[in-house]
Amino acid sequence: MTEKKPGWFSRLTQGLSKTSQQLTEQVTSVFVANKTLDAAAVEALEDMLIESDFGPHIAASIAGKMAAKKFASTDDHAVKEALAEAIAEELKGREDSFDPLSGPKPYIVLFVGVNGSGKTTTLGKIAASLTAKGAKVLIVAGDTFRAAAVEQLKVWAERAKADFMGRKTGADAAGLAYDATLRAKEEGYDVVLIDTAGRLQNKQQLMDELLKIVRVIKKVDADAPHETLLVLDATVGRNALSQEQIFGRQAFVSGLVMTKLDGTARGGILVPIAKASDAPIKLIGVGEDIDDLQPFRANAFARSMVGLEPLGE
Ligand SMILES: Nc1nc2c(ncn2[C@@H]2O[C@H](COP(=O)(O)OP(=O)(O)O)[C@@H](O)[C@H]2O)c(=O)[nH]1
Ligand SMILES: [Mg+2]
Repeated sequence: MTEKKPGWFSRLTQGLSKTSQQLTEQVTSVFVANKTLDAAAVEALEDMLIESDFGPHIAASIAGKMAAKKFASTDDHAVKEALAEAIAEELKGREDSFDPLSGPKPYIVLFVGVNGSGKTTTLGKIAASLTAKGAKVLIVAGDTFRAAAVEQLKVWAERAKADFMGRKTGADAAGLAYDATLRAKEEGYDVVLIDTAGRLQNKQQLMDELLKIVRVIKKVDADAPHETLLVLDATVGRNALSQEQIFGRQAFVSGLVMTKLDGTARGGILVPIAKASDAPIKLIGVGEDIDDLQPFRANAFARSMVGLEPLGE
């Protein structure tokens, strides 16, 4: 028996179900209890947005927009439509696509972020989707501090049928990144995916190392890395916001990936991060499977968050 594979939107909806359940149950109760949006209802709406980690400013902004609207009755659907619209408006201009195959070759992508945020998994998912399109992909184990990290990445490389480059534990990550970039150029790779270490005990040391990796890659190709993706874990809530500030202050982050949106009822955290960051959101992770990494689309995300169907896409 073959199971019908759900489309990307249903995967998104499934991934965001913890957040959307909490959000819509509460929305419904607020609006059923209040025939018109009185001050108490607006306040309740604001509280529930804060509970989903939208943050006080955005919660107030969205609640204010909802308060200005008139709903004919306690029409759930209209309320959800309005809420999705208000959320999407907050995300306007904060989405961008990740498309390494339409860029220069080899297209060098660097993955940064704290340990456990989902860098290696995201890299593996991307590698698999690229090789499935016929691309020649080189995976580079730049997290040289932990043997387990190298092994984990090797497994992903095998799964994705991508080539793998690593060194022994403790080797210089920048040297490896340099050699990998050279090799990719010589051997005609389409894409190079470079994993990095993410321990934050010594913030400065970590940032210095990342900057060194960027510097040596530039010696081979002045335009590289073509993309530096900062990977953030949605389940750590406001901590992800401070991680964005730490990494984002280093000018080289070009895009954000928000992972584990399926693991939290507080997926609203994506919104303040998207607004605070200089870099756009490019990808979201809604599960551990290869297919659970999706391009970030603000409208689909907002609709999915409140449990609505997609608009014709
Ligand atoms: N549920 C879920 N788990 C994820 C997602 N992305 C990564 N993970 C899990 O998070 C854990 C840490 O991921 P890893 O890639 O090793 O993080 P790294 O230390 O940044 O390289 C692993 O168990 C992953 O399977 C996601 O989108 N959803
Ligand atoms: Mg890792």
